This record gives sequence, structure tokens and C-alpha cells, in this order.
Amino acid sequence: VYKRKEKKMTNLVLFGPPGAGKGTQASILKEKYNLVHISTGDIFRFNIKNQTELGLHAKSFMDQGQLVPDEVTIKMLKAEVEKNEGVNGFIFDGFPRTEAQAEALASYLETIETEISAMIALEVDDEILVERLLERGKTSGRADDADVEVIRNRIKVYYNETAILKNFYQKQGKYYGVDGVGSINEITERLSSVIDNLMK
Ligand code: B4P
Repeated sequence: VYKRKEKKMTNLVLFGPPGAGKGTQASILKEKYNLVHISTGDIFRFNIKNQTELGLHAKSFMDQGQLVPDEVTIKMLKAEVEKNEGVNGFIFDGFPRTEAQAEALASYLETIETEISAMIALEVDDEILVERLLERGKTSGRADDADVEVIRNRIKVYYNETAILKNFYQKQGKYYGVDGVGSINEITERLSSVIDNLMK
């Protein structure tokens, strides 16, 4: 059984299309607020690098810009949360990405007597996303950043399967949209003003 901290946890979903800056901001915010950063994309890439069974399975989807199947992703996410008992809270980056993932996350957090505090979405226009990802593709070695068709497919998958999660959290009064265009510092400031209010 997961041992939760006595104090109320702060659990954030950092949301937005591919290339919106979720990973970039989560790395900064985890230090600033002492939260544990869980990036499903990073965990998949770690497994691909180490050629685990999970990695080989995930790679076939990721290289095409498709989502990895929910059952695999949900199981992996729970295991990751369980590794981190007694923490102040989590920043979920790249998860949930489907309604099934959002529902599974809510039920799971309920079993450990906590919940999502807020979904904070980075809003960035598609053309800027494509530019950022192609730029990263020059050095990242990521197959899913190298090809403009794969990038467009990732954005399409986002609108078809992931964007709907805005409603899921909005209905619960937990949705906050933030302008994701500007310098990395400016965006950290925008996100921080939402988080500071939540933590008051
Ligand atoms: P992710 O790893 O989540 O990748 P992402 O969408 O590219 O990320 P992000 O928004 O974090 O971008 P970043 O900050 O790096 O997913 C990759 C794949 O994994 C998915 O396509 C899917 O196949 C699979 N996957 C992951 N989670 C899954 C799930 N839950 N279910 C199923 N499948 C899943 O920023 C991008 C670039 O922009 C960087 O180069 C950065 O330097 C730059 N940048 C950031 N902020 C900037 C700014 N303010 N100005 C200019 N550039 C900026």
C-alpha cells in the first residue's frame, strides 16, 4: 500500500500539444516546488535506450507519432507513483493523454487518498510547435522529431484523442490555460502564478 504524506499533496497535470514545453517547464517546476516529475515520454525513451521489452513495444508506436496503448501506459504510471512514497506531490508530464488514462489516474489516486489539484495547459499554435520540434530534431536523435509528417501526426493525435481532456478537468473546475509562447522564464512565471495560488 502506498504511504501518502500526512500533509495535502499537490498533484499537477502539465498539459499541451507535443512541443508545447511540458518537459522543459516540468524540469524547472519540480525543483522550485519540490515535486516529483513523472514524464511518460521520458520513461518510454529510457526503456527504448535500454532495449527492455516495454521499450521495444513502445518504440513501434512512438516512431510513428502514435500513442502507446493505454493499458501499457497506465500500468507503467502506477508503478512509477508507487516508487515515490511520502512525497509532496507529482507533476505529471505527458500523462494523461486519453480519457481512459485520465479516468484510470483519478481512480488510482483515490485509492491512495489524493487527487489531481489542477491541469495547467500550455497553449501554443501548431506552426510554432512544428518549428520547435524540427529544431529539437536536429540534435535530439528522436525519430519522432526528425520527420515533419510524424510531427504533424503527433499534433493530429493530440487534437483527436488528447485535447478532449480539457473538458474532463474543466468540469471539475481544475483547468487553467496559460500562454505557452514567450521565453522559458516568462512561461515559468505564468505557471508559477497559477501554482502559487493553488498552494495558498
Ligand atoms: P513526450 O515525451 O511527452 O513529448 P513531447 O510531446 O514532444 O513534449 P513536450 O511538450 O514535453 O516538449 P518539450 O518541453 O520537450 O511524448 C513523446 C511520445 O511518447 C508520444 O508521441 C507518444 O508516442 C509517447 N507517449 C508519451 N506519453 C504517453 C501517454 N501518456 N500515452 C501514450 N503514449 C505516450 O519542448 C519541445 C521543444 O521546444 C524543445 O526542443 C524545447 O527546447 C523547445 N521549447 C520549450 N519551451 C520553449 C519556449 N518557451 N520557446 C522556444 N522553444 C521552447
